Amino acid sequence: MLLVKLGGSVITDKSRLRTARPSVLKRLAREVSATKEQIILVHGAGSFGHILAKRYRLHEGYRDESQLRGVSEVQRDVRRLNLMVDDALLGAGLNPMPIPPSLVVRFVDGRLHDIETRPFIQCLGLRMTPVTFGDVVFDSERRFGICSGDDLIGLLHGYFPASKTILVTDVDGVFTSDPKKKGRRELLREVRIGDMGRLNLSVRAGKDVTGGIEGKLRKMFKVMESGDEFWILNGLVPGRLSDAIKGKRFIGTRVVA
Ligand code: ATP
Ligand code: IP8
Repeated sequence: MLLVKLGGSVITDKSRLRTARPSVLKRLAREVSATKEQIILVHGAGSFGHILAKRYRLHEGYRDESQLRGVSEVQRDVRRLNLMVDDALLGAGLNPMPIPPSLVVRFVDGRLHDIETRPFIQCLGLRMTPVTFGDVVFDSERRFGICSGDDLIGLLHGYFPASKTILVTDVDGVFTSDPKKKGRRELLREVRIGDMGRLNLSVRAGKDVTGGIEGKLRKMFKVMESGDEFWILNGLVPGRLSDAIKGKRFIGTRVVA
């Protein structure tokens, strides 16, 4: 079993509202299909989620009625992106089955509490590919909130122990500072929780409502146990994801418990 998250940074252009990267998506779908192992696929929202979620402050929960338009638009947009992902997976010969988080998660006070696993189990039983994604969800305290693909990866990892969990982004892995900014930095082959203090993990211009790379790493450290294989790699470079899936050598960062 593999857990793979196609990050919003790689399947969309996060700086341009509702802008997907169809050719990257198509190639990544082919790379994902290059294994007989079962995969639970998660994808991020990128510019189909973060920009409007931020504008309407959806990650803060209900404040006033004007946000409801944002709830509707964001849930529609992430479904549009999900359809594109499904099309790409179908094109690559897989049988994807979307599982919208808004229907299966329990969110309490801004945190992912639990998930209904039955649809995942049934899907895997049919050897189909469950596909879930970052979404707007109901929250029992705040009325609604934003569930990220990273939250889902963390929780699903507990229910479906994977031989490898791979987070695909638009950079080679974790660096000492943001590779998209000027200045010296170094790619880390391994990152441990003790490294967090010395890394510069910026969230680009406050555009990410789910914590960016720092949030991602903290969520992983919380759920990992020693020996687990968690990787962050660059999906813009052809072959890296398929090499990671096949157990070949590739460039990336291993997140170590
Ligand atoms: P989404 O949440 O939309 O699914 P994602 O999971 O693909 O997105 P991000 O949360 O955007 O990924 O995190 C990846 C981004 O983090 C990269 O585009 C990179 O510019 C930024 N970043 C900031 N600091 C660092 C760092 N020290 N090392 C690596 N990436 C960094
Ligand atoms: O892109 C965020 O999920 P992520 C979901 O995995 C929304 O962080 C709707 C912004």
